[in-house]
Amino acid sequence: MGVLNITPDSFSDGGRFFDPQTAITQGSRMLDEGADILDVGAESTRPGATPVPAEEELRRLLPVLEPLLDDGRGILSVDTSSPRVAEEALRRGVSLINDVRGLRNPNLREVIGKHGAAAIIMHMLGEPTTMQDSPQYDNVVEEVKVYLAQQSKLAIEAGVQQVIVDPGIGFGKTVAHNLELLRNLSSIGELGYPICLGVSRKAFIGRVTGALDQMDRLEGTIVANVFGLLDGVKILRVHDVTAAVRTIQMVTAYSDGN
Ligand code: HH2
Repeated sequence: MGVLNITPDSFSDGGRFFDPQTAITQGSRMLDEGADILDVGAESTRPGATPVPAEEELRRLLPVLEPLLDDGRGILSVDTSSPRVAEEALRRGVSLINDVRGLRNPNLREVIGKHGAAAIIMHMLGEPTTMQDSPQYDNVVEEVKVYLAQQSKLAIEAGVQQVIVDPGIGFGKTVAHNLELLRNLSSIGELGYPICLGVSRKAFIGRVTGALDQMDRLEGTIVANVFGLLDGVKILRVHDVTAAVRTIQMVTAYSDGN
């Protein structure tokens, strides 16, 4: 899954694709590189980010979504927590909604259910504005797992066709919490849903490797993705698609023994 942020302030790619034409070109490049899914987001969820009104999300999204839908390659996913944005996207042919707020909003569950679409349910502690203010858990793996199980059940009751779960690396988690989750992905896999993992260029990699610049976190991203793949992760959410495709090829060859 290639990340396409049409935001002026994303932590990882800092507004590089804010211009619609640049975003469309980047989306099509990621499809050329082998992305099966494009995750298009118009609201930054970096720590401290303020929410964007639905009107503004749609103003950013629609000029990029429409040509990418016409392109016809790959699955288009929209990274949103807004029922209004999801409705407009699903009506136009988007088939997957990625909600970093784990479908807490019943109206969002209802919209996705009504369209018989799929959803990524991600775990986040609190909201982006405050999530990194000393996050605490008694048992991070168990708490994330219970949350994902509850939200998935609610989503299925609302008619969501396919649930994908995501532990939400970096969303209300310390470096130790992120590593603990990475070490226990197979436990989250016991829920029986495919897992999506988003480690690409994240702060914990910078903390471990000393790479302060996000662009210097590729090796750390690849290694974390290998851990995920070995534990059964099905979707890697990444900025560097070619590197992720090659990572998947290597791990698949290693696991299959050919
Ligand atoms: N991470 C980000 C955004 N959306 N969705 C899922 N399912 N999993 C993730 O780990 C995840 C996500 C944050 O990364 P990015 O999109 O690069 O930055 P920003 O939120 O600042 O746009």
